Amino acid sequence: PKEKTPFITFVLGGPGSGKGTQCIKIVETFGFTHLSAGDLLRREIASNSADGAMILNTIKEGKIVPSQVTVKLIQKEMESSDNNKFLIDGFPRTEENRVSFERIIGVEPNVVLFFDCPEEEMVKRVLNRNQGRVDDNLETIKTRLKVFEALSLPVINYYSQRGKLYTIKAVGAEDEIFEQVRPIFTATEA
Ligand code: UP5
Ligand code: MG
Repeated sequence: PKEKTPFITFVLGGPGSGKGTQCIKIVETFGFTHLSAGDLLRREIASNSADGAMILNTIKEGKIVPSQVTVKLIQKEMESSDNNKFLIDGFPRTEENRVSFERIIGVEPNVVLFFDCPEEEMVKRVLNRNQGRVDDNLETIKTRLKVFEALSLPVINYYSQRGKLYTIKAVGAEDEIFEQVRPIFTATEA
C-alpha cells in the first residue's frame, strides 16, 4: 500500500505522434515510471495469457481492447512500483477507458500531454518504423487514425475543459519537441 497519492501524467496523441519517444526523455529528466498501455498489452500477447489471442486480434484490427483488461494491467504495474510518478502512455483512448480508470484506480491525472501531429506525418513515421508491429501496415493505420479521431479526441477535449491539457506541436526534431515538454514538468515539480 502506498502512503502517497500518485502523480499521474497521461500521454496522448495519435499513432506515431511520438508518445513513446518523448516518454523516454521525460523518464530520463524527471524520474517518472513509464507505463505504455500498448507495451503492456503486447507483453500479454507474448506471454500467452488467457486474453492474449483477443488482444492480438484487437490490435491487428486497430480497435480498442476492453477497458477492464487494460486498466488491470496498469493497476498491477502501479501497485508493484516503488515510484509514485507515472507516465501512462497511450491511455485512456476512449471515454469508457477514462471512466474505468477513475473508478478502478480512484484518481485523476495531474497532467495530460497531447502530442498534436498531422496525419500524413504520423502515417509516414509508422510505416517507416519497421519493428515488426502487427498494426504497422497501411490498412490498420487507417483504422487507428479513425479510432483516434472518433474515440480519443473526445477524451482530449474533456481534459482541455478541465484545464489539465498541455498540447505539444509534435513535428520537428525530437529534442525541439522535448523543449516544449520540459517546462510543463519544471513548473509542476515544485
Ligand atoms: N519518431 C518519433 N519522434 C519523431 C520525430 N520528432 N521526428 C521523426 N520521427 C520521429 O514514434 C513513432 C515512430 O516515429 C518511431 O519510429 C520514432 O522513432 C519516430 P513513437 O515514439 O513510437 O510514437 P507513438 O506515439 O508511441 O506511436 P505508437 O505507434 O506506439 O502509437 P499508438 O498509439 O498507435 O500505439 P500503442 O502501442 O499505444 O497502441 C497500439 C494498439 O494497442 C492500439 O491501436 C490499440 O489497438 C491497442 N491499445 C488499446 O486497445 N488500449 C490502450 O489503452 C492502448 C493500446
Ligand atoms: Mg508508443
